[in-house]
Amino acid sequence: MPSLPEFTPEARRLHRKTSAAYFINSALIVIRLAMVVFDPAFARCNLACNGTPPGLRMLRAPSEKVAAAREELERHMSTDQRTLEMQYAYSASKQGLLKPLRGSRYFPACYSLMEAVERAFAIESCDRDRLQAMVRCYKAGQQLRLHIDDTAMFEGSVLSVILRCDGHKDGLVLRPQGVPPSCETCFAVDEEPGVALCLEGSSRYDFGHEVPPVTAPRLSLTWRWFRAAYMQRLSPHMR
Ligand SMILES: O=C(O)CCC(=O)C(=O)O
Repeated sequence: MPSLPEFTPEARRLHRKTSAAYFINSALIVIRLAMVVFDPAFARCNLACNGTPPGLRMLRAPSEKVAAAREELERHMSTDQRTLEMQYAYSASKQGLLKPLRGSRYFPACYSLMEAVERAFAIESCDRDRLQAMVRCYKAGQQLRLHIDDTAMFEGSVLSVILRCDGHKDGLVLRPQGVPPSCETCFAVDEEPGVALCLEGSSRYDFGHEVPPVTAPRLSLTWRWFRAAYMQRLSPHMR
């Protein structure tokens, strides 16, 4: 086997230089990563660290109505069920179909809570026939990705009530879409059961909202209204 060529002093110097550069670069990458992970500004984004996004209103819903709605949903939902929709199916309408679902007769407590919240926020156009409600049940580790509720499909306000939020600092985060999360742009809702939200204006149309992976069970009820013209274009869903 031919012997390996001896390193010349020049080659040894070059080798030492490139090894040092490699080491420094690796150290810099580790330091940068640590800065991102441990940066207090980044960590604070999990808290309500800045002002409320324009157009977002919050209030506390009556606790007895919240408890009744939660109890009603827990009775209707199976252990592994992640979503429950009321009135119309969202996914069917995405496919151009109007699929009616169970509504106020089956979920009187939820509807009573929704009406109370609509009154409290003084929502004017809340046509019951165009309402689409979505219940989301989260277990530890589950999340909802950043999105803006479809503006071609829904008009006006988007309302929601937190029915259960067991994890400390878990909950809804609002931030502008397409911008990396930062303390200046993130708003995390300080959640408790009964916190009701109304998204309008910029908070509805410019900010996305998401639920980062939760640490404990969480239950939310969100509702909004189809645009009349959008609904008219949907074909009846045939079973
Ligand atoms: O769980 C939540 O609070 C958010 C629900 C939501 O954004 C949606 O259903 O579109």
